[in-house]
Amino acid sequence: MEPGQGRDSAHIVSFVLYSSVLALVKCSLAVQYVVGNEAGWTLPSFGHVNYTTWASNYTFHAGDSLLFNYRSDLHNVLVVEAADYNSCAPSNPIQTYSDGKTVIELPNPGQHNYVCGIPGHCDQGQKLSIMVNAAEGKEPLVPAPASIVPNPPRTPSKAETYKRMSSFTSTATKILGSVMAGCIIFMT
Ligand SMILES: [Cu+2]
Repeated sequence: MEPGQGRDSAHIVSFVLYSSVLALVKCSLAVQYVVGNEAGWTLPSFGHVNYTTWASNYTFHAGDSLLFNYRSDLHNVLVVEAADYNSCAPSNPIQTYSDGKTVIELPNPGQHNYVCGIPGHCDQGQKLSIMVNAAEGKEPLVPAPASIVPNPPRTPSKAETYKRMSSFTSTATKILGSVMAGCIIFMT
């Protein structure tokens, strides 16, 4: 066999697997949650929505985002500390939004709190507190490529090497294809 041919096939497999992992990580990070789903951001009694229950249905990760849909003449979104969330008397909001379609990125893990600043609305339950977990993909999703590429116990013939390379490349390409398809389905 040509010297280095085995290494070339290993490089191809590593590259395709690495691309798959990147695609998977990127895909899993791009989640935007619509607060309250169809009900949007409104008075719980009006929208028949409970934001604590809503939040409990999801696992949020750093890199996700929230979309607040609301009538800007009736509501707003205040990003607040826990104390203001609990008291429903936001004295020092971190951020105020009133555009009616507010996207809030969640780059950092931790507890994130939101209330409506219109008097009485927070008291009526228009408040949301979510726990944001560390970004997905921090843990390796597949073993390191080096451990996937088997170490041939003997020197394979040129034909065997080619066959092995095609087989690995084809399998790795299928993995990448599945991940891409999954992402497309996920994002549409
Ligand atoms: Cu409101």
